[in-house]
Amino acid sequence: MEFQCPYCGVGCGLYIDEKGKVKGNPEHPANRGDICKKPLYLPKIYEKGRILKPYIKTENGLRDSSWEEVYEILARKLSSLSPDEMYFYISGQLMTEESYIINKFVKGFLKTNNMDSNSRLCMASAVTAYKLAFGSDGVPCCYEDIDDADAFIFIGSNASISHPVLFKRVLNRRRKEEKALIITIDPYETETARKSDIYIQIRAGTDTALLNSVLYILYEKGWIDYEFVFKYTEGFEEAIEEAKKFPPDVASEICDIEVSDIYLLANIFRKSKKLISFWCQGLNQSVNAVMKNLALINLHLATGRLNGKGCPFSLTGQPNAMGGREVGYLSNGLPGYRDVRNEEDRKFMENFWRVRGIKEKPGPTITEAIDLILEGKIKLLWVVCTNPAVSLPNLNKVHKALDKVFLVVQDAYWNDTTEFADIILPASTLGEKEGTMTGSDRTLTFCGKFKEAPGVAKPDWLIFKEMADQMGFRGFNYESVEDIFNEFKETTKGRLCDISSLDYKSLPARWGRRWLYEDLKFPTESGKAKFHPVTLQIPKENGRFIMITGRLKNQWHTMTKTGKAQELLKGEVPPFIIMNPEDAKELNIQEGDKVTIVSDRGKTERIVRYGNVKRGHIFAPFGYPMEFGNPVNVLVSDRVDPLSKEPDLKYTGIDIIK
Ligand SMILES: Nc1nc2c(c(=O)[nH]1)N[C@H]1C(S)=C(S)[C@@H](COP(=O)(O)OP(=O)(O)OC[C@H]3O[C@@H](n4cnc5c(=O)[nH]c(N)nc54)[C@H](O)[C@@H]3O)O[C@H]1N2
Ligand SMILES: Nc1nc2c(c(=O)[nH]1)N[C@H]1C(S)=C(S)[C@@H](COP(=O)(O)OP(=O)(O)OC[C@H]3O[C@@H](n4cnc5c(=O)[nH]c(N)nc54)[C@H](O)[C@@H]3O)O[C@H]1N2
Ligand code: SF4
Ligand SMILES: [Mo]
Repeated sequence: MEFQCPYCGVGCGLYIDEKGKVKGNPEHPANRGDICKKPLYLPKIYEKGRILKPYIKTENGLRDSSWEEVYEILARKLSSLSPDEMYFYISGQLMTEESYIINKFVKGFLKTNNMDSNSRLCMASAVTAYKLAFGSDGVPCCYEDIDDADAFIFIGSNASISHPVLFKRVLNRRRKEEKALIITIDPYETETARKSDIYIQIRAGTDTALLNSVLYILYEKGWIDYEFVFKYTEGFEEAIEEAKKFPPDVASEICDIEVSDIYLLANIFRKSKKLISFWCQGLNQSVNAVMKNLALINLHLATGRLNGKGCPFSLTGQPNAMGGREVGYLSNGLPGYRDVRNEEDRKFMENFWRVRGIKEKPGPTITEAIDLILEGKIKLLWVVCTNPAVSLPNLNKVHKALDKVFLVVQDAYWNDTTEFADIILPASTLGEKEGTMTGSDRTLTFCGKFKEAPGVAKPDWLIFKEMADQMGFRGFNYESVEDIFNEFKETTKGRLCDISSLDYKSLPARWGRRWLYEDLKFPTESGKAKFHPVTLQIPKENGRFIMITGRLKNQWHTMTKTGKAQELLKGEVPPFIIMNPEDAKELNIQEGDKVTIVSDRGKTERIVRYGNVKRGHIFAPFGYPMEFGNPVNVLVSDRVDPLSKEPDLKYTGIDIIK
């Protein structure tokens, strides 16, 4: 049976053979048979730690319940609340049909936009920047473009562990083309950096200074592709005005890097035949995130590096964050890349769903919702397929909110969020249900069912279908996932993400052309791509060190799945931080010592490992659940980027106490 890998956004096509072994699907365009380590252990983790039935919290702890009982309680509860008093927090790991049906239930029928997804912590900044620059947030190129490129920038991306199959494809390209260059820009010398030809150790948070400075050089040296700029873009002059504030000597000071490295980057933008710039959370999770994204896109526009000459390529984190965006699962979205703020879009969906009164105002984002819970304004929170008790920032505050609100948790596994739940709903997971997902480069993959779910767990789509029936909502009489797919695909007809001609059973297939903007016409008002003047913002944090948070090689986020395979835990526990040995020496800390790390918001304990992280910074993996002590997110601030509202997860001032 074929399916898409439930881990990263590369979206590898996999299959499970007769002996129950997971393998790469050689026919799938995303991976062509390749696979990394994490999904190999899927069969081992299916039965461990699963939620087998619905539960209800009582004064004496949890008691068993039934689907009938929980549906009835929830229907009553939802009917008794105003649309502003409820909130749904979902996930880029749900299948497209599941996100679609939840979106329909919430925005169409409960008539609230109080809904967000964990993509807010992940892709929101890239989505915002892509839309500002190009008018849509589809990735402009695709994986095939790797195979004839000769320069690859990884900025704020540790793709060697976060997007391994994609990174291998880049390494293969370098093997074939001797002149191909890989450049990594990161404060921590990651596995990706170690495998690169050039590594630039930038100070955290300062990327816009570096990228502006590269633009400055391109301009001063006359290396701009003016034909491209005049024909296909607007806003160039304003962007240059801002870039002029960052001559190389100024930027080198701010970023603590060599002037020659800035020239080197400018030369790569000037000279390479085809340049792909990959980025991920080192640019997205910041108060300066949208600006960082736009600064990189500016460089591609200034040198005409689109289509055959290159691409600014945002790496998607979760397996179906793209599908979620297509169905519009953020608080402002509607299916088919529509927006609640657009009257035509609302009218279309109202007619389509036969409802009235879709709200115009986007709902609060998840971090805003946490505040609204604490203010008593949101009374019910329904969490599907994400583990906010570990993954949201400023956890001491989040935990207070989870305690206070009426919390519904719909998950496949027991996790730290279920600890706070008033009602627990057992979900089946990939392999126990079917549906589709869309990977980073817009390729849809069908995920088949190959085993039964344990206990009375149900697919997420079915839980919401039955909830809708319970509430008497009309328009949820689906008999299969394919019915939902077919309904959703109708909403995409004539839209950029048009999948109306695709057939559920004949996937994988990609939407859009190979190059989304092949004719260099952009879905902006003017039809031109847009430069943006880019500023630098660095938050004020207390403490001797800046803590960067990020990922482990073989673990997936909060470890509910990968944490159940010993083979994947090896070397990744007990929880650690990476320190620069020189910094450690100054504090009289040895490798292996246990230290307390403290910020203005909280503290936790970690074992020290040495590594080449920039002086004055530490790197901390973020996903360890509470059984290992406080997650590092108790230390992290919930301040956000002003445009994308994505939290600043990679810049926390801390002190280290031995
Ligand atoms: N093994 C594994 N793979 C995964 C995941 C997983 O949990 N485990 N999760 C998936 C998901 S959802 C996502 S979003 C992706 C994330 O994939 P990545 O973004 O590649 O992973 P991170 O480790 O969060 O961060 C990447 C790098 O950003 C750097 N960085 C931090 N601050 C800055 C800065 O200011 N500037 C620059 N230039 N760099 C900075 C960090 O040092 C880190 O090396 O991974 C996906 N793949
Ligand atoms: N400090 C810091 N914090 C971060 C980040 C960071 O880099 N630094 N990264 C952020 C990013 S990019 C992301 S994407 C988030 C990820 O954070 P989360 O989304 O909280 O992490 P996961 O562990 O992937 O949680 C997925 C949950 O879904 C459950 N699940 C699995 N399959 C199914 C299913 O089919 N149905 C249902 N209903 N449940 C299922 C799993 O058991 C698990 O509890 O973390 C964010 N938080
Ligand atoms: S690269 Fe990503 S999608 Fe591919 S097998 Fe590994 S985790 Fe899965
Ligand atoms: Mo993510």
